[in-house]
Amino acid sequence: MSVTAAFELARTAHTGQVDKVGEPYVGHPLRVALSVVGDELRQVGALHDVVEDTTLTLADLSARGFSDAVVAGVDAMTKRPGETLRASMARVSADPLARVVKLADVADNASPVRLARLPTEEQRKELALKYTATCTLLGADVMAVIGTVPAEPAVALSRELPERLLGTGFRVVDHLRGEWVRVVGDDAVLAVVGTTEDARLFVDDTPTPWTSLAGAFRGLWAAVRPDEPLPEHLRG
Ligand SMILES: [Mn+2]
Repeated sequence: MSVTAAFELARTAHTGQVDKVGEPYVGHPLRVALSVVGDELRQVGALHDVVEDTTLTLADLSARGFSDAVVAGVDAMTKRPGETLRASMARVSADPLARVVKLADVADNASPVRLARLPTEEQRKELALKYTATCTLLGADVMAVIGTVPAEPAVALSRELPERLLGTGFRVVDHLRGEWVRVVGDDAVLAVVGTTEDARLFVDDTPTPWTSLAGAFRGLWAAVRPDEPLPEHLRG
């Protein structure tokens, strides 16, 4: 089956759907497809959202002649109802086509141009957190994936974090525009916190709203050291 056939099927399947900024949805899978190289990768790229977001099924793709590898790639990219981001990315990681397409998917969704067009800062922040978590779970560097995010000075939070994390087993891996900080612990629990005014903790993809940075640290500690009291330097 050809790349053109995948493009045509994606066009038909996504007809009438619009993306978060109101443009025809199909632009997204086609951009993703064009950003990867190789026939099977391009087919998975074009079709990566059809099973999740349209009435097409994996059986339909097989019946139309797409290869087992392409159908498996689309299957891996298809989120199951109620599934955590961690579980979904474990499946994506295990499929060679899906992992490459997923990173291209994140790069397209998280491009600064697209994020800037979202209506609210809250939406931008939630999505940036999600994409950062996705990259971490895929073992990829979000900064390298997004690529075009300009380096800006870290805000107070990311300067103060490394010191506050001493002794917790967590370390700051990087930050995105100084607003979202990626923190990774030895036991692979993932945490991301926001600004000092609006700190959030993500363990896997479960967001936990906190009213303060101190609250986020309490939550972080409780998640990974449930039996130990909160150290002095994480209080207040
Ligand atoms: Mn997508």
